[in-house]
Amino acid sequence: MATYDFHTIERKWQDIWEKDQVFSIDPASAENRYYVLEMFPYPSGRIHMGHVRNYSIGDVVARYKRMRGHAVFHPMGWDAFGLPAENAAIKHGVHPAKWTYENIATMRAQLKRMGYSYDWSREIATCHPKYYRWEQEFFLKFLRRGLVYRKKAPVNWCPGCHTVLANEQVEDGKCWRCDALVEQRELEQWFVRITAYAEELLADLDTLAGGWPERVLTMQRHWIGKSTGMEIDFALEDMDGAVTVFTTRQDTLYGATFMSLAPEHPLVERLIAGTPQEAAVREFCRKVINMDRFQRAADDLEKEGMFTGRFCINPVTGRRMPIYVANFVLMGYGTGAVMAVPAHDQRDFDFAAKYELPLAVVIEPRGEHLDPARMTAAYTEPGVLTNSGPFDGMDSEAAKEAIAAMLEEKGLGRRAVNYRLRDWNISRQRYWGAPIPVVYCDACGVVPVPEDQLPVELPLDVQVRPDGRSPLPECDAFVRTTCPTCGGPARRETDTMDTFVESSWYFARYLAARDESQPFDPAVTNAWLPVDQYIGGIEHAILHLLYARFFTKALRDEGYLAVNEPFAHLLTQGMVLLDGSKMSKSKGNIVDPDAMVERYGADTVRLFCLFAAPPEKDLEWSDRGIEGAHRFLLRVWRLVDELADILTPVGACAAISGNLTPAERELRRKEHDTVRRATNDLDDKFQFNTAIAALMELVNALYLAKDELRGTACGPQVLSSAVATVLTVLSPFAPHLSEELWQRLGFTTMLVHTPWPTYDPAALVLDEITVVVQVNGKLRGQVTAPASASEDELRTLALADPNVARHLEGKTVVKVIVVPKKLVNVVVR
Ligand code: ANZ
Ligand code: ZN
Repeated sequence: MATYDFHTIERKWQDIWEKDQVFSIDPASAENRYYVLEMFPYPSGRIHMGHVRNYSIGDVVARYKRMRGHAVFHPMGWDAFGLPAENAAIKHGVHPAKWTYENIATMRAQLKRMGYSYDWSREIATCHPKYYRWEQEFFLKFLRRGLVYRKKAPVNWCPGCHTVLANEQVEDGKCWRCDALVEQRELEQWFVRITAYAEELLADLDTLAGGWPERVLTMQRHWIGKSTGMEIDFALEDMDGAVTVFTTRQDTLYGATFMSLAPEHPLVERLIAGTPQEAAVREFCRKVINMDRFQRAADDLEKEGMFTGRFCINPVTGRRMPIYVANFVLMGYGTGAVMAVPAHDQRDFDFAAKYELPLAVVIEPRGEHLDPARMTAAYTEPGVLTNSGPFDGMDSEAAKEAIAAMLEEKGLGRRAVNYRLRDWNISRQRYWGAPIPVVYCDACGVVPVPEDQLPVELPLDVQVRPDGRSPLPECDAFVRTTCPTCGGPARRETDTMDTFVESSWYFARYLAARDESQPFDPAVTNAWLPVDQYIGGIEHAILHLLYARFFTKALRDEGYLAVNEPFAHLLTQGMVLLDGSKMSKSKGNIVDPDAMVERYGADTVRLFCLFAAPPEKDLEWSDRGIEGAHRFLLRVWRLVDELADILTPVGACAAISGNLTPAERELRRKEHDTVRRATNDLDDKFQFNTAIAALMELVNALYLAKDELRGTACGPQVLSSAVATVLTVLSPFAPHLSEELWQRLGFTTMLVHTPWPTYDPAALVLDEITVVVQVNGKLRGQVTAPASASEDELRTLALADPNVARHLEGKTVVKVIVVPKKLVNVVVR
C-alpha cells in the first residue's frame, strides 16, 4: 500500500502550481472577476495560528470561486513599517530594514508551505520606496486640497527619555522604558481631515449592510458618532463676547444654571485675568491638561472643577450662570463648553451637588411633579416641559424643534451637527515609517516637496538609537536640503507617517503592483474594485476599515479611483484559542504552525482550522481535533488506494448509463447530496465546517458500499464518480492531497483547473421500497420505507403502522423478524 507521504506530495504540487503560474492572472483581460483578499500581515517574525486560520479561510474562498469559473485575484503582501521593527533593532542591534526583510523571507516561505493560492508576482512590501512613493504623492494631493493640515496637538512626552511615546508605550501614565511620569506636550503634527468625510462615511454604511457583519457596522456608526443639536450663545456678564456651547438638549435650556468650560478653552485666560482666583484656576487647568488623555475621558473620572469668578447670562431666562472650568469637559468635542443642566444631566447633577450649585427642573414625567430638593439623580428621560415660559406643557421632543426655531429666529443659536470622529493624526516621531514629503524653509515656511522629486527616501544608513528616539532629526544627510521654492537652505520633516496610512490603499495597489508610472491603472483597478470578499480580524473593525474607506473616497475625489467603498463583503474571523484563552507570545500558549505542518502536513492543518469552528467563531485548538483531521485525510487516501484497481477518471457527478441497483443509486444520491450541501455551505455563507462534515459522511458511505459495488455492473463507475466528487469538493480545503489522488485516478487535467461539480436534482430522490408486515404470519399491513432503511428503522415503521398496532393490542410482542427489503413478521402471544 502506498503511504501518504504528505511532505513529498505537498512540495511536489506547490512546485507545479508555481512553475505553471496557476494562480497568476492578467487583471487587464480577466472576465467574471472575483477579488478575494485577506488582511496582510505585519512581518513580525513568524506566522502564527491566527494567520493560518485567516489565510486558510481566504484560500478556500479563492479556490472555490476559481472552480466556479471566476478569474480570481488573490494577492499577498506585507504591512512592513512600524514600531516593532525599531524595538527589535534596539534589542538585537539589527537594522529595522534587515529585520523586516528577513522576517518577510521567513514568513513568505511559511505561507508557501501552506499551499495558499496567491499570485506572488504581485507581492508588495509597504516599506519599499516604490510603494510609499505613491503615498507621498497622495499626501501632497491631499495637502493641496486642505485634506491634510498641520496643527498643534498633545502628544505623550517622556521627560526622562526626551522623546515622544506612542500610546502603547505609556503604561499607567509612565514611560515603559524609564518609568518617568509621561507628560502631555503640544507639538506640531500632521492631520488628515477624515472628518470632512464623516457624513459620507456614516451614510455609506447603509450600502454595506448585508455584506458586512452588523456588529462592525454598528461599531463604525458609534465611532463616527453623529449628534444633532444646536450651538447656543451665552453672553458674558461685564465683558464683550459670548460662550458658545454645543448641546443636543436645547429643550432643557431653561434649566441651565451654570456653565462648564474645558480647561483648555481659549476664553479661560481672559475670564480669570485680574480675578482673585486667577492663579488657582490656572494651576487647576495646568493639572488637568497634563492628565493622561485616556484617564481624562474615562467614565469613572472624579468630576472636579473650579469657579472662574465670572458669569454669563442664560439667553432665555436671564439667569446669571457662574462659569466653571471642569475636568470632564473636553476641548476636542463640540465647542469645549457645556451649558450645565443639573436637573437633567447626571454629570452636571454630580457636579452641582459637589459645588452646591442650584437645580432647576424643566422636564417632568407626564402627570408627575419633580421636587428639586428631593431628587437623588438627574431626570434624563423625555417628558413634559415646565418652568420653560411659552414652552410649558410641550412634549420635550417637540420642544427641541420649537426651541431651535425660536433661537434661530432670534439669532441666539444655530442648528449644528457634531461627530465623535476626530481628524486623524498621522505624524509619528519614529524612524521606521514613510517620510512626510515636506520641507521647512525659514523664508518660505512649510514647502511641499515637488512631485517629480518623489520619493523622499527613508535613509537606511542610520544607527537606531538605544533610547528609542528617531535618528532622523540628527541625520544631516537627510534633514539638510534646499528649499524647492527659493533654493535656500531648508530642513526636511523628520516625522514619518502612521503605518495605518500604508494599509489604507494597498488593496488597490496590488492591481498595479509593478507599475512604476502610476499608482493605479484606472481602467483595471476600477474594474476590480471593490474587493469582493475581505477577510480579517475583528480587531480592525474600526480604525483600519474606517481609514481604508476614507482613503477610497478621498482618492476617488482626487480622480484616482472610481469606487465609493473598498470592500463589498467582509468576514471577520474569530480568534484561535488554546485552553480557552487567546494564543499569544506573552501568554506562552503558542502552537507553532511550522511544527504542526512538519508533523501532519499543511493539508491537515488547513483542514483542522476550517473544520473545528465556523469562521466567525473562536476556534479552540485541540490535539485531538488535529489528529481527527489527519485521520480523515488518511481515510481518503486509503480509500483511493484500495479501489485503485477499479477506479477510472470519470469525473465528479458523472452521468452513468445503465440500470443502477438500489445500493448504487443510494451512493449516487449521497454523492449528489454532498455536492448540494457543500455548494450551499460555500456560497457566501462560508460554512466550511458543515461542508467538510458532509464530505466525511460521503466518505463513510463510500467505505460501506465499496465492497459490494466493486463487483456490480455499474459499481466501479458509481464508485469512481463518488471518489472524484470527494476529491473535487475536498480540494479547496486540502488541495495537495486532492491533487495527488486526482492524478493517481488517471486525470490528465489538474484539479485546480477542474470546475466545481453540479449535482443532478433527479439523483437526490430517495429510492423507496414496500415492505409487507405480518402479525403471527398473517398479512396485516404494508409500509413504504427508504431503500436504505436499516432493520431497526423497518421494525419501528412496521410496529407504528395503525392496522398492525390494532392487532398488537393487549398482546405481548415476543419477537420481530425482519427480512431486509421484503418483510417484517411480528410474533405475539
Ligand atoms: C445640555 C444638556 C442637557 C446636555 C441635558 C445633555 C443633557 P452627545 O450626544 O454625545 O453628542 N457636551 C457637549 N460638549 C461637550 C464637551 N466638550 N465635553 C463634555 N461634554 C460635552 O452629547 C452632547 C451633550 O454632551 C451636550 O448636550 C452637552 O451636554 C455635552 F439634560 O447640553 B448637553
Ligand atoms: Zn524657501
